[in-house]
Amino acid sequence: MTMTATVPSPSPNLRNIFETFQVPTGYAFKSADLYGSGHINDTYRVRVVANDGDDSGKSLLYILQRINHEVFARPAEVMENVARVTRHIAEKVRARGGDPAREALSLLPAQDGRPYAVIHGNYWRVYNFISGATSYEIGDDSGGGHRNPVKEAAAAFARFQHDVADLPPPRLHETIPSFGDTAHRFRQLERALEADSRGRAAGCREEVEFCLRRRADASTLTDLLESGRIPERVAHYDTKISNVLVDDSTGEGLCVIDLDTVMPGLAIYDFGDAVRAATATAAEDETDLSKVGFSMEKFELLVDGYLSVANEFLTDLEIDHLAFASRMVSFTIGLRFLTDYLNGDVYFKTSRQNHNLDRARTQLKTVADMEVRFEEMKTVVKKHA
Ligand code: ADP
Ligand code: GN1
Ligand code: MG
Repeated sequence: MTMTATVPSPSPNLRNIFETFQVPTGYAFKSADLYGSGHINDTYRVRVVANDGDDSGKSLLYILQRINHEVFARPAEVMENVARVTRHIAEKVRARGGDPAREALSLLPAQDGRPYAVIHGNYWRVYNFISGATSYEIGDDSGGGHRNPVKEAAAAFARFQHDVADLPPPRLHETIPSFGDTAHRFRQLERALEADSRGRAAGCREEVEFCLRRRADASTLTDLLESGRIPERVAHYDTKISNVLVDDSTGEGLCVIDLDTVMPGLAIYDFGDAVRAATATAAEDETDLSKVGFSMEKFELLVDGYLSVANEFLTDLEIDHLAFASRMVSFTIGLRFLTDYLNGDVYFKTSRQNHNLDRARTQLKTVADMEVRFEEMKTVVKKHA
């Protein structure tokens, strides 16, 4: 399979694309700019303005996204999941007296009524733009006023899990099969090593060896799920801190976004991914490894925020594995970055040479840090459970 990790070329006609959606009456397309820092989809912020002729400047914002169909082989199934989940969450927000326009994503229907449009083989969708909120980057969570964004983001992810727990059947689609399965990610690394299609293996022996030494742990989490000892739940599977919007005025975790990987699986994977991203002391692609590591202080904030909501629904065995899941998710994402580096950067968007190798190194350094502090991590979890 060939994959592209870049914006489609030639650049798409964003006005035409946007106008295949049900733009509110009285408004017209004004502009679209590339937006955000996601590694997968192409995201644009679209502005529409009132065409009432009085130049009042009334405008509305939207998020227009091209779904990466190399990553998501069945985009229609992704959209079926997203439509169900967003509707369900909006109902929950309404029921607790919240504001669904800011606390939930909603899809603007296409002219034909579907929640997405297919244009020249690309799948596009439009969301409400959530203003007055910040998507914090990994390693840069300064801000958030009087509240701590790490704690608030963790609570928002737990609330998300709680909100989708009673999603009516049928079971959601697995939008990327075996997505969070570390053993599967291990096999992908081994295939990439064997093929060594770009001749890069010799340049990352140390990283590869680091991974291979940890093979024994790879199936622990999926074994717990498959044997039924840990229940299958609806999980988000991409709970990095930039995937929650934090309210600029209240500092509260407002809305969980990036729902493409919401699927049945392990709740504790989400906790682990949140830890990976929110306890980092530097950016995900930091090249100075002396800056990279795991902050126990942020870990405690995250545990506190997450368990303040999730204590209510997690089983004892899930809680017992929270610290382990944190290590394993960082490891799994490290494996994925390293594999993509070996394959020639075909999955994650990159903007410089060795970008995926740099990312792999930060993850593996984090894993090493977490291993050293593992017992302390377990003690912190126990304290808040
Ligand atoms: P990707 O899968 O590529 O990460 P995301 O859905 O996470 O795509 O979107 C990329 C970025 O766009 C987010 O990190 C966030 O900054 C911004 N974003 C996405 N959806 C919204 C929204 N509805 N309102 C405001 N900002 C958004
Ligand atoms: C991707 O889409 P984005 O940038 O939020 C990836 C996640 C990784 C993450 C690493 C569908 O997330 O799995 O954990 O990068 N998303 C997909 O930053 O593969
Ligand atoms: Mg994202």
